Amino acid sequence: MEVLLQNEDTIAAVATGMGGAGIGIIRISGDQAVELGNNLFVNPKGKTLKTAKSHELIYGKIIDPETHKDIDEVLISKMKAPHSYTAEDVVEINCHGGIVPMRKILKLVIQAGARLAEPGEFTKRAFLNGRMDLTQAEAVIDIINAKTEKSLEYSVAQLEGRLSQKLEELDGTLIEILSHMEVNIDYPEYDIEEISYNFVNTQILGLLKKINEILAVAETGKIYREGITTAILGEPNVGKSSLLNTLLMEDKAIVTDIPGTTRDTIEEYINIEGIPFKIIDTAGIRETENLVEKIGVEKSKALLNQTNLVIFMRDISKALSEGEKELIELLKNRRTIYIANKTDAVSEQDLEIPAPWIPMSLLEDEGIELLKQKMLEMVFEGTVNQDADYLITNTRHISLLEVTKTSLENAIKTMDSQMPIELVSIDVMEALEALRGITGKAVGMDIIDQIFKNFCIGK
Ligand SMILES: Nc1nc2c(ncn2[C@@H]2O[C@H](COP(=O)(O)OP(=O)(O)OP(=O)(O)O)[C@@H](O)[C@H]2O)c(=O)[nH]1
Ligand SMILES: [Mg+2]
Repeated sequence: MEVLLQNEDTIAAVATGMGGAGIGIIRISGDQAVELGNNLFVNPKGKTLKTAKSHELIYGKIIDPETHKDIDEVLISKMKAPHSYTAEDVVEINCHGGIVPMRKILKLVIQAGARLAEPGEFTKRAFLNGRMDLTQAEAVIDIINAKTEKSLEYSVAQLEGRLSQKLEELDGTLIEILSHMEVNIDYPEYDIEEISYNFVNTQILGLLKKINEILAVAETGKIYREGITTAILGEPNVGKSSLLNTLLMEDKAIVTDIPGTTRDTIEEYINIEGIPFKIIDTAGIRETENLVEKIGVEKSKALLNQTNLVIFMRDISKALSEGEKELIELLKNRRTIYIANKTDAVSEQDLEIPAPWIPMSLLEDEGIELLKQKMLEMVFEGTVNQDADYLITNTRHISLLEVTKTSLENAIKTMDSQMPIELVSIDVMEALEALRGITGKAVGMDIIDQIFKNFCIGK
């Protein structure tokens, strides 16, 4: 990894949100961090950042070194390498969270010689400096974006290295297999061929079993990370937006008695017992001549291909229309929950709602609990494993682990067809490369750049 350590410049960015909060933090990282911070900081008792202890918070002011004007009252700290987030010297300036003081201080830091950090660059440095592997670095962004507490729990486990540990075990076994095969290739005169074949075979089968176990919880991992995409579909005016609002417990979508109110899709996350659902309210589906509405309807139909779950809603006070019958036919092979809304608008004796329809009255707050239960049931149908202590959640990790698996399966095939052990070792080598792509042990810079570019600035 030594070749990658080329962070000669010092970087800086606002690490907190730019929204005008009580406190804002400007983070500086690199060899020059302490020097830069020191030149901008004055303490009433003459303390300096240079002489301060590592991880100590000191009070003072940031001044403009040219005009000597006070910029802001701050608390400043330095974290000496390697005991910092990036494993480099880090300075953090806690100033007032307004956009003006934060921008002004950042500008002074840049003028003093730092470079504005790219998105994710602090975490990238932590990775390049060996403080964390790629799965841990990626967990940082997942923690920031966590949708429910349970999602957060799994991301924190990943940051702590629980997935890395699992992968490290696999890595170790692969190395063992490879070195075993090396011996065989280097010293073919020893008659260890037979034993080696058995050893390698057993080891690879063992690895495949472990990989399958990890992949078995991949679906669950993706659910916690990305949420279940759930679209509410139905004809205009049946109560779709009302349902979204009820699930969100706020008035997000406009609700009126005019059919065709929702023209564009609205997406919001809700949390049902720790599982994130991305609920999409759609434009009611019907034949229409109105162009804007038509686009909305087309969008609703196209959306079907991107959803994990559909909530189909009808108005029970009206007869099922031809359009609705068509839609129901279209949804036949999808995970669908059927809702018969507006039961309050039908008299008791006319009310006959056969399964699988769930009776609902949003007006009288009925049927919501049953719906939530049904939503969870649909998710848990064999896929979600709530007991796993680590999860593979990231699509990049999953696909690389699948490559690892395929390469190992190829190795078994190569062995079965009595090919020389050199060829088996090529397959195993491929497996190792794919696996290391997950942790970043030996990946190209382009993949690394790809991963960190999705971060926010200041992280
Ligand atoms: N009686 C009764 N009215 C309801 C119920 N749920 C919603 N409504 C009313 O039905 C009308 C339409 O509700 P919306 O939520 O806007 O319906 P929508 O399906 O989003 O409609 P579009 O956006 O036009 O497709 C509003 O006047 C709601 O107040 C219910 O359970 N009972
Ligand atoms: Mg609507």
